[in-house]
Order: sequence, then structure tokens, then C-alpha cells
Amino acid sequence: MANERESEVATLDVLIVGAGFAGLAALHRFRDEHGHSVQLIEAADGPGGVWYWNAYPGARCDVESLQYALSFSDELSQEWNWTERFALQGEIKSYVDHVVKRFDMARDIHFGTRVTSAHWDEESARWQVATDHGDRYQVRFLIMATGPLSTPYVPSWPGQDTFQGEIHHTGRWPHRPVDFTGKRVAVIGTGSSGVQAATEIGNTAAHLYVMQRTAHHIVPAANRPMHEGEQEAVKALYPHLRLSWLMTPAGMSWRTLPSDEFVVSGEESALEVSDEERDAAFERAWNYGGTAFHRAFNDLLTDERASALANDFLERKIASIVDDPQTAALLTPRQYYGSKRLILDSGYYAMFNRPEVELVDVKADPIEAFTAKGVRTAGAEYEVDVIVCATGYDALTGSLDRIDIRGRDGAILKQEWAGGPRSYLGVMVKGFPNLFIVSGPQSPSALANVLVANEYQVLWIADLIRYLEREGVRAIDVQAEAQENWVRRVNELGEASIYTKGSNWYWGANVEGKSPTFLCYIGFGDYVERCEAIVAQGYPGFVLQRDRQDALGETAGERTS
Ligand code: N01
Repeated sequence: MANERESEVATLDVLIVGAGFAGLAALHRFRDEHGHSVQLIEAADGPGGVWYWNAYPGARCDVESLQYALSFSDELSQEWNWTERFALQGEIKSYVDHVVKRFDMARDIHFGTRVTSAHWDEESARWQVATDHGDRYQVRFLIMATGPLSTPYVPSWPGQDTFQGEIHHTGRWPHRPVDFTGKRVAVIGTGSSGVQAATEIGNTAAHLYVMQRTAHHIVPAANRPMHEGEQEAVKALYPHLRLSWLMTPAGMSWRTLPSDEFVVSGEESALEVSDEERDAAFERAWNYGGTAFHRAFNDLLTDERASALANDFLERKIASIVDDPQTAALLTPRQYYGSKRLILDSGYYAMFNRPEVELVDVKADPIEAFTAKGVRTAGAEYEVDVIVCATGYDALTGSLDRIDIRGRDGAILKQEWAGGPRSYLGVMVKGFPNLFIVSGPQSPSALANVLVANEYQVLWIADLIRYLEREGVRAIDVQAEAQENWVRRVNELGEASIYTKGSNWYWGANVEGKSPTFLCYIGFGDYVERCEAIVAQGYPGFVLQRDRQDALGETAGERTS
């Protein structure tokens, strides 16, 4: 196949990179709705993005299924049925496969193919794109749907090649059964992936070492099968509900239906109620399950004192579940509530009451190397058969950095972003015309219901491209001032939030050597409002170039719409 594709340079309107939900929504929009010629390139052998790669045991979405589904087709929304409040990876992957089949998408996707370079050609106002299969394309518009959490990160421990057993990263899980029965297993990392994987692996492993550097914040998922009639009620209201989620800070509602039981008010400050009232509110949110816990009060994610009160509650809960006081103390988060992403528990804390499950404090005794037999810390060697690295991702910039992207005057995106990403709306970067990023750095996607955010961005970009075509624009770029203002706003919001008060991937603190810059826009609803205002005002902040001369930039006179 590679050789067949090698010699031709295909000319297209749109090339999409990545067949996760963002890429699939883009393929549908550009090809089926707008009639563009489109090719989608995907590195994996199947569609789904993170839901393809994260096939580790226990992988489950922590956005409610009914809110974590594509909206572009009413028929699709009505015909698909979810089985549980929070869907397992396998069910989401089946949904993705169904979408691809139903909309005949595979004919325009090259799987198992990686985009290696994308260079802007000023003369033709097109991107010259190449893949590791020798394919070459020239395209007017390049859509990077490469995902915010798609490039796995493993610390540079020596000896990773010497380990005699199996090593797997949760984000590159093999598509074959991995049997843990009777095995000794180390799970390294206790973020969302590590907690989910360990909880499931702990059911069969002979001995499980959970290697924790930092205790994260964990509340019950309270997962359950769908209630009778629940799905039908939501489906009847889908258009209304989906519109309402666009106006929320996280692109979703903690109550899927407005008529759902009203458990948390989210209107009060945790500091302005009595101890009894506060505990009662936390207790209701805890029992309800899911990320509704954030909404127990209105300031848990903004006020350090409120955040500390949430921590106190969680500390008492952990002590009531985990028998061994030392383990309970170690599992208790010591950083601000919200400064690590909230994790949903499906038996994680209770698992530590079993003798075959052991919590290892790798903060006190850090991992130094992998050996032939297992994991060596400064003070011990843990002999295991399988090592599971749940060590996270080079978030938001990782996947873009790994492609040789060159814009105007040979500017290299990775170098431009060496001190942290710079963008306008998280969608475009100055000097990289006609290149659009979905779920990119400085967009709100990674802090929101990413599926809703992705679809919104895809529609917004597609409308913009239609506008450019109507206006006869050959290239769109970003004004320097608009980009600087956006970068400033992202950073100001980040600095004022609890997210920068802990070590996390939101600001690149998890990856050795990565520039510490806040990577997400806080406030999905606000973002939507701003993007809509930009449309209404005729796209301020962009530079629209109608002929070749315009591309020479300011000296030729920038034309902004
Ligand atoms: O990665 P993480 P993740 N020595 O970066 C530890 C989404 N997601 O894959 O906390 C020892 O959160 C690190 O320790 P510390 C979701 O957005 C969603 O779990 O930095 N340990 C941490 O414990 C999530 O936030 C879902 O001290 C080391 C862990 O590795 C995001 O993906 C499911 C270490 C990494 O945690 C990423 O989650 C899964 C070292 N040298 C993922 N280096 C759901 O929807 C790192 N660690 C449910």
C-alpha cells in the first residue's frame, strides 16, 4: 500500500490529522456537510483516538455517557443506547466503530499512518504534508485533531530495556488480552489511568504494588446501569440540553436532565455555611458520585480555604474506608483540592484492605531504575512480572511537537512554542496560516467535556472556512496583538485558579524539561461566548489575505476583516 501511494501528490481542500472524536466530527462536517475533498490520517490501526489506545483494564469515561456523545446527527443520537451512567472504554470504542461505519468514514481515512511533516508553501498558499508511508498531499486547510492527551509520557528511568517481564503504558495498551492472573504487578502512577487500572488489576493479580508519588483527589463514581426511561427522556430533550451545555463552564451539567434529583446547589461558598451544613452538602455530593463533587460549593476550585475544607472531608472519608491508618494517611491528598484532576473511584480505596494490594510511597523512596526483575527504588527492589506505566502524557503540545510543522518563513512550530504555546483562541497560531487546531493548547477542551468542546470547535472552524471561501480569501493568519492578548488572558486565568497551585499536566509540570506554561483556557461557556462574538463582529484578530501580495504582511498592508 505504501508504495502505491508514494508517487502521487494528492491535492485536497482539507486534511485532518487524527481519527478521535474531533477528527471524525471534522470529517463529517467538511466532507458530508460542506462537500470538501477530505483525507483523514490516523496513526493507529483503528478510529477512536484515546478510546482506541486506552484499552487498559478498567478504562472508563468520567463524563456521563448521555453527555459524552456526538451531536451532529439526530438519527445517531436517537438510535444509540448506552448501558451505564459512565461507559467503559469498550462501549465507547463500539460507539466510535458504529459512527465510522454508519457515516461511511473509513473510505477517507488512512489508518496506521503518521503525518511526519507539514510545510506551508506561500506560493500556492497550501500545506505540503508528508506521512511515514510516503504519501504527499497539498492541502488548503490543515486540521490538527491530534488530541490533548495522546502522547504518552514515561520518565527517563534507566533499565527500561532490561526488564524481563511485560511493560505497558496505559495510553498504548496492546489490542490483545493481558492476563494478570496470579502475576505480580506494579502500577506506577495514581492519576485517572493508574487508579482505574489498579482497581481492576487488583482483582486478579497475585500481588499488586501501587506506586504512588502524590495522592490525588478521588470521589465515588457511583456508576450504575441506566435507569428505566432515563435515556428516552434525555433523547427527547437532546437539542435543548446540548445547547445548554455550551453555556456551562465545563461543557456539561452535573444533572443530565433538569428534572434529575437536585443534590448539590453549587450556589453557596463552602466558607459561609456551618460545619454541619457543609458536611451534609459534601456527603450528598459524595453519595451522588461523579464530578458533581466539584459543585458541592461554588468556590472549591477558586478559593484555597474552600479547597482545604474539601480536603478535610476527603481525609475523613478515606480514614473511614481504609483500615490501615498509615495507608489511609498516605492516600490522603496533601495538595489543594482541584489542583489535580478529580478521579472517580470504583473500589480503589477499599482495595487497599486486601493483603495482596500494597501502596508504595515513591515520593519518600523514588523510583531509580527498572531492572531485569522489576522496579528499583532508592531503598528497595520490587520484583514483578508486569509493569504498568500510568505516568501520563506530554499534554496538549506533545502530539503537535512531534510533527515537523513549518509555517511562514520556515518558522518551526516546536521552536516557536519552546517557551510555551502561543495561539489565538487555541485554534490558530500566528505565522501558520490555514492551520487549525481542535482541542489545542490554550483552548478549554482539556478542562471541559472534551467531546462537546471538540464538536463546537469543529463547527466554528468549518464556518470560518466557509466564510473564507465566500470572501475569496486565500490565507488566514493571526494578528500579533490578538495572539498576545489571548496568551495573556489564558495565563491570567490560570494563575488566578487552583489549577496552578499543584504539580499537574495542565501547566506542563509533569514532563521533565517542559516549559511551565498554563496550557488550558479556563471556562468553556465563556470561551463559546467569545468565539460567537468574534463571528458576529466579522472575525477580528485575524488577518485575511486575498492575494499573494497580502502575504508579504504588514508592509503590504494587513487586511483584517
Ligand atoms: O496521567 P496523570 P493519567 N515517579 O498525569 C505519576 C485523562 N484521563 O494518564 O502525581 C512516580 O494524571 C504522577 O505522579 P504525580 C484525564 O484528563 C481521563 O492518569 O505527578 N510517579 C501521576 O500519579 C487525566 O487527568 C480518564 O506525583 C510518577 C501519574 O504518574 C489525564 O487523562 C481516564 C512519575 C500520572 O498521572 C491524565 O491521566 C484516564 C515518577 N517519576 C485519563 N512521573 C477518564 O475519563 C509521573 N508519575 C476517567
